[in-house]
Amino acid sequence: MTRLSEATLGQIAPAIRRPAYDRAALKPGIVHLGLGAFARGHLAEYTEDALEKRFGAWGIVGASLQRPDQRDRLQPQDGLYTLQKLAPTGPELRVIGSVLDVLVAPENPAALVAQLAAAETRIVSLTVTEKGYCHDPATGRLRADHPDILHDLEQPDAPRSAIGLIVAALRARRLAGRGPFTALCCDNLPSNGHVLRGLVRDFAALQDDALAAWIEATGAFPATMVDRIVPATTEADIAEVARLTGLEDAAPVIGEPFRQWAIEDVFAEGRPAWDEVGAQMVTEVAPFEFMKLRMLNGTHSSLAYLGYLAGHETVAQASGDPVLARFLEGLWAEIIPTVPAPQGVALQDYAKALLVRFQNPAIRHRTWQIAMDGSQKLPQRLLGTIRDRLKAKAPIAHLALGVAAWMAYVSGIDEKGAAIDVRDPLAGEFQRRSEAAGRNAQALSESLLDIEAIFGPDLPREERFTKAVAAHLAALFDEGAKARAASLG
Ligand code: CS2
Repeated sequence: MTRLSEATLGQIAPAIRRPAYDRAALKPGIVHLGLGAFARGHLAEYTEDALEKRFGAWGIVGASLQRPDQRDRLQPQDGLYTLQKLAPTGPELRVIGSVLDVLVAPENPAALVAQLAAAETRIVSLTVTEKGYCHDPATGRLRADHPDILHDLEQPDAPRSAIGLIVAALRARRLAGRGPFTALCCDNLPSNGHVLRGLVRDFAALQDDALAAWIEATGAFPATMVDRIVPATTEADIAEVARLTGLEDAAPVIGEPFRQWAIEDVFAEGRPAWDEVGAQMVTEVAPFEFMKLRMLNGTHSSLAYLGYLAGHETVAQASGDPVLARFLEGLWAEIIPTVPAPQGVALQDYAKALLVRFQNPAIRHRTWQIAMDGSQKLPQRLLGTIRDRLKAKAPIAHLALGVAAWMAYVSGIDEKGAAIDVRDPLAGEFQRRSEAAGRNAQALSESLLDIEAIFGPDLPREERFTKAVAAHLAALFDEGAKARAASLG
């Protein structure tokens, strides 16, 4: 079968939408760090729409910070790939042209720093996942003892972390008499712009106070809230896209039709016309971010742990299970009172729409995928909500079950006694603690709650919380996830 590329694009099935601008004239303006499926299904599609609406030098150069796979798949296709949006009623496909090239940081960090420092680069956007920020998830501060940070301090011209790369490029720009680029964090972190600014400044301060001061004075770090459900692409997806388009595409992206992007409109050197294609430019991102992290990601993670334990492979299956759907309703009822509604949004309606999105049968989002990196996700997804509920003396039964399900999951053994492939930067820590505690729920919950990078110094001292978690965990071990969720009524 013919491979998708500039030269073969004309052979694609006629119904497939393709770039409606002069791609040969497209110049880069954005470097995106962490060009995974999410960025190609979100930022790159918004940028595609913006280019169609108002053409400008806003092509994307992607950068992979770890592996070359993405480059190896995209370069033979001249950066082109198919985005397949799956509604329950059927798929909609389009070829995205906004990605021009992909660099692989470990192969040539200096080339990436040079691209970041180039005058044409006006925005550096990031989706490097929570753990890519080398920070302490409980406090949001840089971990100066993180191996990648230590490496980048020793080799500031060959950095491997996102923070190290940004600082190296900002240093080069300052030396060249250029202004900074806008650093646009598109990860699911609370106050993500603010956190990124702090990490970049703190890392710069470890090397050069004047550079840190310059970044503080001139840097632009808009906060954003990003949303679209984009599961990892599978071999079956690749085969289906080829069948529908008539061209082989090694790197299609599969996502839901829904998308949302709230952006604080503070850019150093302009931006694509994202506002004209559906992005919401706002002065305060916090209410959107709170709503999304707590109501979407908080329930997503809880459902992933409980659903996985209950034997569900995907979010659609788990949320389609009446017991777990009822659990979600109860969880939203605990979360909603802690969330200030963004203007014009009714939180009950938002929750209803989320349930429909989770239940979208066309999307195969594995519970295992969402369960990954819980140590980096729990603080902003569940623990802040729990703190607020404790302060308000309000019930936390459902929230605590989410945390207990995470504990049962990271104990590494499922309900049938089989091993769980736990992926987390703290996986080794979890394994040590689980082996020491065995199936003793009290001992295991105490031991895990003691991890300060996740729970802070305060939560292990909140008896109402610790007791609820320990009781849930004991019941998860004895009765299983479904029975425990059902017992909440
Ligand atoms: C998910 C998110 O993998 C996860 O942890 O909760 O990727 C989620 O699908 C997105 O944030 C939706 O916008």
